Amino acid sequence: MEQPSRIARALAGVLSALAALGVGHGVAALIGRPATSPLVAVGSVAVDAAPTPMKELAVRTLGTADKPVLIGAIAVVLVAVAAGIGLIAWRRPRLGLAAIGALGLVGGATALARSGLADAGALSVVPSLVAAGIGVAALAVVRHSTATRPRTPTTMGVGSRRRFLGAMAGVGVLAALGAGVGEVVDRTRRAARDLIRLPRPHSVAAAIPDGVQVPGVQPFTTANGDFYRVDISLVTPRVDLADWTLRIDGAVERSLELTYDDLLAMPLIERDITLACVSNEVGGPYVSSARWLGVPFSELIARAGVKTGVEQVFSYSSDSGYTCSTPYAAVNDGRDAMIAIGMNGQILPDAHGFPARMVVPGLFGFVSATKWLERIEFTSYAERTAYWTERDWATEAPVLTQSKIEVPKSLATLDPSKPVIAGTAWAQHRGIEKVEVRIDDGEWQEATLADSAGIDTWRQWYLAYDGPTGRHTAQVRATDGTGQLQSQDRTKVFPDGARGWHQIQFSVA
Ligand SMILES: Nc1nc2c(c(=O)[nH]1)N[C@H]1C(S)=C(S)[C@@H](COP(=O)(O)O)O[C@H]1N2
Ligand SMILES: [Mo]
Repeated sequence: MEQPSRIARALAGVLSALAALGVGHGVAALIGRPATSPLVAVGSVAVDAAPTPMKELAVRTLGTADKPVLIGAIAVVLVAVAAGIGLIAWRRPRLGLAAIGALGLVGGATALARSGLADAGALSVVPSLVAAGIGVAALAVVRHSTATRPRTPTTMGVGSRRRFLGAMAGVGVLAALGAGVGEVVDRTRRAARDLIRLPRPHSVAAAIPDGVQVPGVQPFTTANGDFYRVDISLVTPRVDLADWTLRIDGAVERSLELTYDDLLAMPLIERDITLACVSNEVGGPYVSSARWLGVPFSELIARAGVKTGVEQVFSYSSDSGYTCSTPYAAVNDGRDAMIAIGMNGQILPDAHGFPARMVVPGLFGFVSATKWLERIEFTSYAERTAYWTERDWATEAPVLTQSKIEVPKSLATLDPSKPVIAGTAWAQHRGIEKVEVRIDDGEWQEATLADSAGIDTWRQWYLAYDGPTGRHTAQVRATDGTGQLQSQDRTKVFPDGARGWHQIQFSVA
């Protein structure tokens, strides 16, 4: 058999792998389980296996780009392996084909392991198995296209080369087709969703006073597209409503299984609530505020008949085996804890947990805000341990009182036409009572607080400043509604949030 050049062989291996991944991706979309796409399945295992400090670093330094970076890294490794398989495929065909098949099996096994006890567990291996089959077939076809008697030991004949190129092109088209089908199916699904009409709330949110907004500070209500995003999933889960339900069980009189329509039909509340991430550094961006629409926990608690002795609400997500532990008291003490289905007047976006997520005022997101919610179990701490608890983060994590300076930006020059220091402060469910600013080594001065929209949202503030020309520092600290001053001693974000006062440098021209 003629052997194409090294580059051609490597390319044949890579194209075969792309065809496998592309078709696997398409099949995953077609069966409504994008997360079982082979590339994603393998990537998810890599994320799970990565040590916590590394993951923390990825979240902190790469923000929401951590996933594309990880997927890219996995893709690079796969391309290298596939090229290697292509190189050996002509001389050691069985080994080459077995290797591609084995890759598919690894994908299938990881997808199965991840979907675990889910009803459709068996279905999750299908994309990887199909991918393995496609990969083996593609490589075999390309290899076979060169299967003629050699003219010379080193070069390929024209006819043979043509057949080889034809086979390669065919495999390439297959890769594009598979990925393309996946994309189209995905878009159709999303388009169908945008037709869903949100019901009117049973209890509307209080009007937000005009005076909540300080000019130059970020919008009081964060637009959905600007809302910070933190989660462990490699690709945004896209939940198919057709096979989605929310299970409520554990220590209850009646287990419930609610469809999306069931949720829409329940009495909904609408509230403005600020959400914050425990991984937010002092002065960091992982805090945003939205108007949420959802089913109050009190309604679920009443319908299910939660028994006495329950300690925690243990929530499960369809994404990556994520679980979350919320103190039962926090959803049963009268605050506006809810299962949200709407965000700022829109259906919950995929990135923020479609079709349903939890929102509990006053707790960090990792102990309260489960996205892509599938199941809520009322239970004890002895019975269940959540994802981040297993990784040594705090079990109970109320938000800390925090504040940051947004105007002027760090290292910027104060705008001479608007000489103010301004920013935000938050201590959800306790409220903000006072904000103080200190310039250089001066006295702490009380900032003017913007209007309040309630204790569950952040609050903006400003302080006029027309100091002397030159460089200055500004520092901020808040006092919450219980009279507690924001702590000065710096701590890391692990295990229960960053403490310390935000400080910036700026100049006056
Ligand atoms: N399923 C799932 N839900 C999740 C997470 C996650 O990784 N997976 N991360 C939590 C964390 S740490 C935070 S801070 C909030 C962030 O919600 P957002 O991305 O809508 O801002 O979601 C929470 N809910
Ligand atoms: Mo978080």
